[in-house]
Amino acid sequence: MAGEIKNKPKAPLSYMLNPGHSACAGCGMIIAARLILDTAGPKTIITNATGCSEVTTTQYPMTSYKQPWIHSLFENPASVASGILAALKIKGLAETTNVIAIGGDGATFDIGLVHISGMWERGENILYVCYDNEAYQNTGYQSSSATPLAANTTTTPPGKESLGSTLPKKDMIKIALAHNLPYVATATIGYPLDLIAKVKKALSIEGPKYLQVYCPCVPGWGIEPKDTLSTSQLAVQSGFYPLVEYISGQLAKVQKITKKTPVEDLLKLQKRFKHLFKTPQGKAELAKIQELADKNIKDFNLS
Ligand SMILES: Cc1ncc(C[n+]2csc(CCOP(=O)(O)OP(=O)(O)O)c2C)c(N)n1
Ligand SMILES: [Mg+2]
Repeated sequence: MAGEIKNKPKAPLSYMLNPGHSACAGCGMIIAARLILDTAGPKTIITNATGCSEVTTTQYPMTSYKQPWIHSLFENPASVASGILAALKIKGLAETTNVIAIGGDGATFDIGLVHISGMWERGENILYVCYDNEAYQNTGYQSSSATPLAANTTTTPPGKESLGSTLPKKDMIKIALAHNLPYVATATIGYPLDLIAKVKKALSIEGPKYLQVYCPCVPGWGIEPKDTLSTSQLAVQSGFYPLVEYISGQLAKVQKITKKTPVEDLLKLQKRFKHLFKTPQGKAELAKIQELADKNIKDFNLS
């Protein structure tokens, strides 16, 4: 057949997340989901907030999930996970079942934060995973408190008065650490083995855990589907999104920078930052973003 690629290598199918979902080509979130759910394995119950991770995988009457999975509301996967854990304890299954609560950055950094805080405060043995694609992408790219400085979103459009988002990203890792969690980490799909290792580690630790996964969003960030992985690698190599792991509040591991990259190389792949490359004011904003990355490099000793 014309155009057929001979000997095309086949990626192994996910064994916990069925194909046929409606995530965009190159979606970072769905790659993260696959890696995390496959690592957690069949003895896992998932609660999921509203957002891309839910709407793309569970269009009634179908589901992509092979593990027990429940969606309730945008703000409460943590509370639902607490209820599931309580039921598992009564049934004597809590020791042998992973409970994972999942939300996007909007669900996590903003609307669900109070419920997550309560779950963490209660010390429950639940892993909370945030798919961080840095905006409310499912509803049309509105900014969240995970949106980085100067990004163009539909609620932070650049124009005469501003250069995109005027606020820096909320430091959710420090908020998690303030709850004295035994395990807190960031990861990204650009470093899949690191992500898998962090899921394994988190699930091996008793108590509440937080894993924040940087997931590029093809339409929301204005990237090419082929650039999803390289975008997430450049975020790490530029110091823009440090990969860190805290055990019992102590910084246990960082992903070192092996090929130091200016943040401009990361931002120029993304249309949400393209206005910064056009004016002297934009260039000044780029310098501020570089400063934030340099601070990460210094604070976490990344290079
Ligand atoms: C209480 C409530 N407010 C607003 C919405 C509409 N809503 C559904 S998903 C969503 C955005 C989700 O953003 P995020 O959590 O970052 O996930 P993403 O879609 O970006 O993966 C919004 C605003 C809702 N479902 N419920
Ligand atoms: Mg989001």
